[in-house]
Amino acid sequence: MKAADVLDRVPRESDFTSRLRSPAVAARVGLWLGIAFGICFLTGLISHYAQNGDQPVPFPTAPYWGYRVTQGLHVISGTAAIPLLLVKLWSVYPQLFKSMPWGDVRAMTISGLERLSIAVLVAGSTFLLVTGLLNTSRWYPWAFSFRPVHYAVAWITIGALVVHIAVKLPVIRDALTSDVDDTTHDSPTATEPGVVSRRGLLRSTWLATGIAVLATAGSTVPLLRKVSVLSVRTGDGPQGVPFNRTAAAAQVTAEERGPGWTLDVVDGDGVVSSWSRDELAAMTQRTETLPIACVEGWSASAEWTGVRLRDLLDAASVPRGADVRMVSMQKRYAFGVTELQGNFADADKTLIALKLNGEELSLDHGFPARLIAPNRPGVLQTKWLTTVEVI
Ligand SMILES: Nc1nc2c(c(=O)[nH]1)N[C@H]1C(S)=C(S)[C@@H](COP(=O)(O)O)O[C@H]1N2
Ligand SMILES: [Mo]
Repeated sequence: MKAADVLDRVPRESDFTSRLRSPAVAARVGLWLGIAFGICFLTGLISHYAQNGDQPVPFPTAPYWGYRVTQGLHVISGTAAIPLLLVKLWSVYPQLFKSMPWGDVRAMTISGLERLSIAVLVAGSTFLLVTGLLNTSRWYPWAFSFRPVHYAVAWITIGALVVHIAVKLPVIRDALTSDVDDTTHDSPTATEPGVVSRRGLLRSTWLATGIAVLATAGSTVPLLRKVSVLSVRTGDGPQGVPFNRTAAAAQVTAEERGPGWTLDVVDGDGVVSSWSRDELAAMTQRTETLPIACVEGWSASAEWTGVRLRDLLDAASVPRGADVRMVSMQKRYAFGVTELQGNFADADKTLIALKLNGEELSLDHGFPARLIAPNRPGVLQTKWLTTVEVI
């Protein structure tokens, strides 16, 4: 085949004739996609901040369910964006084949910049939704660290989205205020009726989006558990709570968590006080209803019983407001350590939990003792505690 034949096979914008591909459709789907991206971006910023070691303004400890809601919204809006993005791309992709306004330098520059911003937007959105979706299914087929990369790409993508909306604003405004079947902004060749009407296409899009949300949101919305057939996590598990890493995977040995186990409070100079499990159980026990809200999208509420962290710190004469580091017996992988700023260490609801839903904490949920604190990402609710370090 000669080069010219190959070029002949590349479609031209004029080869696309369906009236379904119209700015009237793209603007309507785009509006909802923009809303989904906006929610996803803001809730993503919150989640990122909550996990930052360095917080100039401490993340709040109330409402205790706050992170559960924002992270739930993050995953739900991201899931909703997937069908919306697919329809949006389908409705606009013929523009890929639009020819450049060769010769006119100004028009070429504008067109080039617009194409560049769209390339960034499409690549960024696809990257975010694919990595996010794989993250909710706990599959990490990449070498980079998820959180910083997902975060950086989110900023780039939102930047490109703002440019895109600004450039298209006149068309968007016009399309949204006219009837869906209006053809003012259509490409001149898009004149053939589609297989469905524009209204039909939009209705199917909303339906697909609704199904995608209902089929997955049950991992974080208890009422939807039974409906959410595609949820990777059901939001249920041993003692009423799912778990991610097991004690075996974390290599917490029977020896370490046996009768000789103690929880030590340590400051710069060494061990300040040391508590066996019986001693902890003999202290005033508190019960709090708090969720585990995993960054990967599932969450579950449970009743936790144990010693208020502040009570333990008082007993060890640690001043209020001190930051502490909670260290686990875990040997491998991340998340074996977490830092609590003073407001978290002092919060009434922050517990060293010994019991879960009225039963002895199971091994996989963090026996002998784990941290549970209000308004906190699951990944910072450290299991298999061994030391509380005063920073
Ligand atoms: N030591 C330790 N604690 C940990 C983890 C871990 O890997 N190691 N995983 C965290 C994550 S990601 C979550 S979501 C919660 C889950 O708690 P659960 O397993 O009791 O449901 O534990 C957290 N605590
Ligand atoms: Mo998690």
